[in-house]
Amino acid sequence: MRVDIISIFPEYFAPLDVSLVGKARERGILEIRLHQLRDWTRDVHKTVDDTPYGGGPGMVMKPEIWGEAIDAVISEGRSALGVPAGAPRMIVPTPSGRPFTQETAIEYADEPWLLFTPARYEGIDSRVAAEYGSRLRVDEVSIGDYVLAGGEAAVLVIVEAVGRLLPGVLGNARSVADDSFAPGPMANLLEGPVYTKPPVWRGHEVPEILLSGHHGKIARWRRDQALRRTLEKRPELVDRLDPAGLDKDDRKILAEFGTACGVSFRARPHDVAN
Ligand code: JB8
Repeated sequence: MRVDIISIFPEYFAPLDVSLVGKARERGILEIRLHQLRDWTRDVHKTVDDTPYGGGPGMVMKPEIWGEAIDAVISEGRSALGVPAGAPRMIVPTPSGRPFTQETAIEYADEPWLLFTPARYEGIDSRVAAEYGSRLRVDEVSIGDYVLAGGEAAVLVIVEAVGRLLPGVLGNARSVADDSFAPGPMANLLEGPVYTKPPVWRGHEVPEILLSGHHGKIARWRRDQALRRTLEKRPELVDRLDPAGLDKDDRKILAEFGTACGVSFRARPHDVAN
């Protein structure tokens, strides 16, 4: 996979040399190219921003600079990849984008070429997404309901989530299959607790079942733990479970918590107040 990142802070991406993503790059599974947006400015001050039309606080990133940068990076990439008409999937982090989820990560892991355009200030002039939206697939994505000072940290998050899904990146392919949010029998459940040696640490014991060697019972226990943890921490995920994927033991746990077959009977603040 090729990844291009255009930013006014290319130094921000130093972590991409490290650990799992760094190894994927060394092994040639992932090629990441960083570009300084200011290289496409023409004025002495290397200006990338201007005041917003209509007034209001902050500054907006100028469309011409982004246009020049994106055109150049796409041309360069086409030559390097030997795809004269190829086009990257363009990903623009913004708090007003569609949620980036594990499903999105899986989708991106199938793409040969991604282009990230993280902004600073109040974001990029909206005509840039409009312009490239008619030429490439442009996704405006949000990594969560909080506001960062710029899109760079979001790009780090997305590249790591996608990078670990690339074939040959994770040593143990099973760890992807067992992920929280991974498709399969545990789909939409959080992962339960994990333990390693020693069997007792500062008086805390590893649950006996895990030492028993009963693989069937261990799988059942893990599913119970996953369900309980999900009910506790992310009850809204339980509402999205496929009732057809629930067995008798699952339904017993759900009933204990006041839910049945993915249909919630929990009181909401509105119900309590009225
Ligand atoms: C300026 O919170 B975020 C995010 C915040 C931003 C920009 C991009 C993304 C650009 N602030 O995902």
